[in-house]
Amino acid sequence: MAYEDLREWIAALDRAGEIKRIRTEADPILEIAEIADRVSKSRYGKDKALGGPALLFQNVKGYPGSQLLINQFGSASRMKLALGVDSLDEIAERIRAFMAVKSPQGFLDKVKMLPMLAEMGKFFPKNVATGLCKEVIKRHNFSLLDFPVLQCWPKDAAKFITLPCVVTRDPKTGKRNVGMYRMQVYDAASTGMHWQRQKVAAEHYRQRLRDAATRNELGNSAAVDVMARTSGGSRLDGEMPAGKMDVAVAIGTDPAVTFSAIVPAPPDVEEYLIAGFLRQKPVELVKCETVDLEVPATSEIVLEGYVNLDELRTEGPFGDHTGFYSLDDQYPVFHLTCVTHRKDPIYATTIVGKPPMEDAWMGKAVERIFLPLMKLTIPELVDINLPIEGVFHNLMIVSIRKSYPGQARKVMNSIWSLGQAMFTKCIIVVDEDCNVQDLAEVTLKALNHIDPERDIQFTLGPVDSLDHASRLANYGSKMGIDATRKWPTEGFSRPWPEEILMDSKTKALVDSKWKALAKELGIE
Ligand SMILES: Cc1cc2nc3c(=O)[nH]c(=O)nc-3n(C[C@H](O)[C@H](O)[C@H](O)COP(=O)(O)O)c2cc1C
Ligand SMILES: [Mn+2]
Repeated sequence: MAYEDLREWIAALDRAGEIKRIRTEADPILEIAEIADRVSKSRYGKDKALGGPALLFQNVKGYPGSQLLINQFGSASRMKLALGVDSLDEIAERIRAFMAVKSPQGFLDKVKMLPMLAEMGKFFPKNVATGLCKEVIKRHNFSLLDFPVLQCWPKDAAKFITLPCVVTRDPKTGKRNVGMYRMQVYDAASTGMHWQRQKVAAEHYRQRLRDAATRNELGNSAAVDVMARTSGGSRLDGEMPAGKMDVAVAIGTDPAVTFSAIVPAPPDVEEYLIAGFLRQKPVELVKCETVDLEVPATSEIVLEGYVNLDELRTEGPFGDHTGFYSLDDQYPVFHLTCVTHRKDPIYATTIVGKPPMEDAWMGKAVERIFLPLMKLTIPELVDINLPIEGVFHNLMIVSIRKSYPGQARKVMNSIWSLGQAMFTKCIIVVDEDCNVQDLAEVTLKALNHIDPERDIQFTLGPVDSLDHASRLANYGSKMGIDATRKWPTEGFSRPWPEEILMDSKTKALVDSKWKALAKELGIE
């Protein structure tokens, strides 16, 4: 079940009773954020689930006639609806099925594979001549200030575009990347471009810098130098090669595309393909007017432009999903060359702040969908939990089937070398008989099972740009806790006690009497 665009998605939210329209006037400066914050932390619907409804603001102060969508992914059930499944495990299962393909043994096996190959054909994006995002094309006299962009928190540096799908092209492979990187509005035609240095678009940018440095014969040292200088914690105080890089930004896409922009996919996998896999229908793309990039044809708003290779500007502070402001830093500047949009475009946005908020449910979906992929490199992995309050990079709890000494530490190192999981500040590894989704059980077992000095593993390396406690921006220490049972072969010579569990005969006996007894005692 694929949604063609944001409007079909809103219609589906309507049918499910998952969206509310707000017709009283609300201010895009702080007020909408405060409303969205309270709604994300409220319970809603017949099952009183956390997250509130999605909100469509139809009377945004200062923007008559405009509409603003927020909290579209903001609950477990909406996240599933966005991806068209009853359970996120369905997606994990589809990934597993693709990975389980064996080499065909004979003709019959090959025939059996045909439906799967046909299904795969559906995932690839399709170029179309034109689309709804071209209903209005403004090559001149466009202004970002026409859209109801939010200021989310009192100490934010400015208004920020918070749910943009930022498209760039890998100069080497020609492949496109779509990443969600917030954009601070500087003026009508320029914004910050907050791709953190370890993200894919930042690497595209560095590749352009290397190419330009070589072309301009600035020599090797200049080429190497730019690596250290770009995006994050650095100033432009040396010779920087001139040049620019095309960027396009789609706002208000169908939910599979929006979600694909936050997925920590391997750099060479195009998010347009991931979105096609998720929605089981190709994403239709149109060419941009002024840059060499493609965007989803039905996007509500498209911003086209470029970043200069020799320009960085202060970005931030910004109230972030850690619950604290991320500090200001140097990032590239996005200059607009053209704006296209649908008639009466719906501006899609989100706010981040103290969890739980909308991004918590997006993160949880990533956790479920990536488990089978993590198991490819970490086959002993049983389950993982990234508790929402751990803001995804601070805490990962994993259970493993332990088969050899030191395996918990091997698993930590695997996680720290796995894409964006490298940022994980604390990893807790437990045995498979501990349910990582049950934080009470994890607390009980993990803390019982450790001798802290012996069982904590420290390492140094890249940390999330949002980490405000690390010794340096983007660089610091991480910790793993081996909370598995310790084995004699790991040097543990004392006996390990058994977990207390009642025998089944006694349990059955009390089960048979329990209903009456509970009633008598007045307990549930
Ligand atoms: C609401 C939201 C805002 C985000 N903002 C940023 C951001 O400003 N900068 C950034 O580097 N990552 C941000 N992220 C995380 C990236 O989208 C995520 O790491 C993604 O995998 C990046 O794509 P890439 O792997 O193609 O670079 C944000 C995620 C969400 C859900
Ligand atoms: Mn990517």
